[in-house]
Amino acid sequence: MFIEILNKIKEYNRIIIHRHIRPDGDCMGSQMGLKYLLKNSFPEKEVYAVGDELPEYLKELGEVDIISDEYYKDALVIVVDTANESRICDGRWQTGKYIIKIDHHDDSPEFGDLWYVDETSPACSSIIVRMIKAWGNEVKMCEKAGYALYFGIVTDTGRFRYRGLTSEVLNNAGYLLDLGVDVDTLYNKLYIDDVATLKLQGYVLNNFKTTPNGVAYIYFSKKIIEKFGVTKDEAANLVNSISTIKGYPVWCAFIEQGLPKPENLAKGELDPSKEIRVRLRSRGVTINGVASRYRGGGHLQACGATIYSKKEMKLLLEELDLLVKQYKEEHPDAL
Ligand SMILES: [Mn+2]
Repeated sequence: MFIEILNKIKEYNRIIIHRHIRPDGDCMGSQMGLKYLLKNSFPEKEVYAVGDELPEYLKELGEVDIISDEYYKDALVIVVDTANESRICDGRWQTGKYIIKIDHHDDSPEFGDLWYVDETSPACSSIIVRMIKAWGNEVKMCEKAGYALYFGIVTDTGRFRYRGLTSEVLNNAGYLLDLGVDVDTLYNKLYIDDVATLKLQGYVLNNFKTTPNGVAYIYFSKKIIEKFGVTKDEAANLVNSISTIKGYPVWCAFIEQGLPKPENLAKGELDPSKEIRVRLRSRGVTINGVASRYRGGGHLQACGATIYSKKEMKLLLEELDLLVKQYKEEHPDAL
């Protein structure tokens, strides 16, 4: 399979790499890692990484390329770290001449002309490294690509902590280290907090709520987000502030999006001004089924959803609470 992918890369002069919307470290690491690798290996080829605006912490990995629609006509498109077509950033991917998908999500449907999905890999960036190793001397790896891929592995495995970590992932990280990746710089940049976020973390620790059987959650109203002067993403990222509470194996954050109310809303259409994003996390409990019932999905124990009322929030929490109850009955030793 990897050789087939390489042959396609060799065949095309223009390669456009896509990632998912609302970018994270792993999709950016995969995208930029692949871009730098291909640029370094095939200097005569045009390689672009497209997508929308990046959050501050991802900007050091590279810039988003602005390209015209024309470019797609004879291009190879590679989509990384994205399960569903609807989550691919920039809809022009479909207009590429040949489309390859590389992903690690559960229930990742087939799309494009060629796909490689390994849902057991905890990071797409680690799959990219697996592929680079398989390509051997056919490509020329560089430190810049290594940095991006290491960034992806570190963020999607929670610094090598989450389930799904294997010796292969650690070996892949080791391979990147040998390229001279400066881990000190990477960790310093990645895990530095600003005052506003830390103050909001204090708010989370003082104000999270719980359900009877073991779901901890925090609600970020638009007002609170504004009061603390953080972005919605920064607030959402604080979900893991409540990840280590004994007896609460499921935790989540609700983030009011504060979007403007549209002028004409068709009957039965969802009102974006009511939108509340949900980040769900767990230890052991499979929760992505619940997420998919509320317009979302993702990994078994890390996923997202979107709801439109406090009533939906109540229902979602009840479903999660029931899952925890069942989980604790089956796992009396659960923490
Ligand atoms: Mn990922």
